[in-house]
Formats: sequence, structure tokens, C-alpha cells
Amino acid sequence: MELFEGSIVPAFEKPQRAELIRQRINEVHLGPIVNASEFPLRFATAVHDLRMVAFIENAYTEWEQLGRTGGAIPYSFLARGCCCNAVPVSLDGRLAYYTFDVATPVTRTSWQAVKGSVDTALTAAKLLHDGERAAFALCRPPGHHAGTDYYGGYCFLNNAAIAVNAIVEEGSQRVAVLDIDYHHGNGTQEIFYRRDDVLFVSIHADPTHEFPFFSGHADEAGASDGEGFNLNFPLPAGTGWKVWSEALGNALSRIAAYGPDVLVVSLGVDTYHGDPISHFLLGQEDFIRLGKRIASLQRPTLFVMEGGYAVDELGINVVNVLTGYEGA
Ligand code: SP5
Ligand code: ZN
Repeated sequence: MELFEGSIVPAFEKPQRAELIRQRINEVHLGPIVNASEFPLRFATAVHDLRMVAFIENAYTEWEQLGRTGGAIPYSFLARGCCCNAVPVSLDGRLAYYTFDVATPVTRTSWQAVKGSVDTALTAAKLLHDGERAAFALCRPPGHHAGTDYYGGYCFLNNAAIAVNAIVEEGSQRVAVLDIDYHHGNGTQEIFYRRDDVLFVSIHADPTHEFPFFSGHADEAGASDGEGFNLNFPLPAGTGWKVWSEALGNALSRIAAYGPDVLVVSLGVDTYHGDPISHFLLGQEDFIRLGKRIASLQRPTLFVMEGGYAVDELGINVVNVLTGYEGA
């Protein structure tokens, strides 16, 4: 369940999403499906605060011990200008500290899914490392809203960022992230904001009007060593393929100029015109074009699943990107 426009509604980010994508992959015989291997948690704690990771792992147990039902969810939030940066002791205090929205409850099965989602991204990264030209990590829950020490937007740990960091640790000098989810990848941006070995490029809804509201503006260009290695393309509600693909052209030019060893695509298809919570107007065929355009970079490519909530067309839209890429 999720709080949406003042009412409690069924969650948009639901288990069925992954099943439908998997079904469509089978239908079109996209390629072999590989189960995720388990990786040590140090890959996650290399980009996230260890205490937050432990918190997510244990929050539901603590919640239950307080006799509560539903999911562990905050009723209060950390506000700017506060005078104390200490992590509170109580569970409600820690929820207020680490969570930035009310749509990302920790439930009984969350940790298993969160850890599995991270392992999925790392397994796909390993396939690239072992020589595959491209791999798709069917991650669920998504990850790009999760930052160093905060989570929200249906995301707990940042699957794409964890994979990127692992790829750099394996010896890549330069990794580019292309985030094409409808929402700005605030967590990924923050994690790599001061680094020049990871270029972050994102095309998304203008944060002056859309979640996550506090990052994704065009003037956010990176800081210190990372200055010039962060590039945002905020676009207005109602953007269709023509304007969106112009931004994509500019994004791809910047990535080509960077010359990454590996490209990681944070793949959200909530840019679809039928998406129930988003306001871009891409069509099913546009996702094929998009996949082709990404392939034109000719870099080893890791696709990591993020958002997309029009479940009836979700499998088609995601797999269209991948077949567009494969067919190019
Ligand atoms: C991974 C991902 O796509 N996360 C998205 C989280 C979005 N949560 C905010 C949803 C609010 C939708 N507001 C819709 C306004 C309709 N006019
Ligand atoms: Zn999204």
C-alpha cells in the first residue's frame, strides 16, 4: 500500500512487475536467463553508510517487536536547518533520519528482496566482466533514489551505483551512467557527485514540478574532482519522443566524448505515455528506437531495471529497449 494523493492505494511498485518482464523476455527469446549469485554485503557498504544498510536489514524485526503491523514507515522527517545531526535512538527516529518519503515501507520480506536486487545487479556486472557485450539486471526493488545514507522512492539500496562501484574496483578507469527513468536519479547523482571516474547523465522530469524535487536541475554539474562529470536534462511534463530524443542525443554525445570502458543504463520505462504516475509521452515503438540509439555508443552495457508502472505494457516496453539494442 502507498499514500497517493491523500489516499492509501495499492503500491505501484509491485512484485508482478518483475514477473511480467521475465515473461516477456521468455516470449521473445531475448537470451539466457541467469539466476543471481550471492555477493558479500561489502559491495553495498562500499557506497552506502553501513549503519543504514544494517538498519534496513533489521527495521522490520524491530517494528514487529514494538507490536506493530503493516510496514516500517516514518511519521516524521529530517528537515533542513536542523541543529543536530545525531542519528536518533528510537525506531521512529531512525526511520525519520534515513527515509525521505512515505512510499518505501520496510516489510517482512523487504530485506530478502533488497539483497536479491543488489545481487542481481552484481551478477550482471560479473557477466560483463567475464566478456558479455551486454546484460540486463532485472532488479526489483529499484535503486536510483537511494543515496549514501538515505532511501525512498521505492528504492532501498542503489543497485546501479553498487554495480558501477564494483566495476571501477575491478579496474575500469571510467564508467558512464545513463539514467533514463522518468524521475531524477538523485541517489546515484549524490553517490558519484565528487568523482571523475563516473560520469552521471540523466534525462528526467523537471524537479521543480516532480519527485524527487530536490535534485536534477540543469546547473548541478558535479563538485571538486567531479566537476563537469554530472549532467542533467530536466524536461517538462508532456515531453514526447521528439524532445526527449534530442536530450538523448546530447546525453549520448557527452558519454561518447567521455569514452567510458563500460556504460550502465538505469532503465526506467515510466516515460511511457500510459504510466499511471508519470507525465512523459513515449510510445512502445520509441523504446525500440531508444535501445538502438544506446547501442550506437558501442560500449559494453549493463542495463539495470528502475521504474515503470504501466504493468500491462511493462514487459513490452522494457524488452523493446533490449531488442532495439540487440538488433542494432
Ligand atoms: C524508481 C521510481 O520510479 N520511483 C518513483 C517514486 C515516485 N514516487 C512519487 C509518486 C508520486 C506521484 N505523483 C503523481 C502526481 C500525478 N499528478
Ligand atoms: Zn521513476
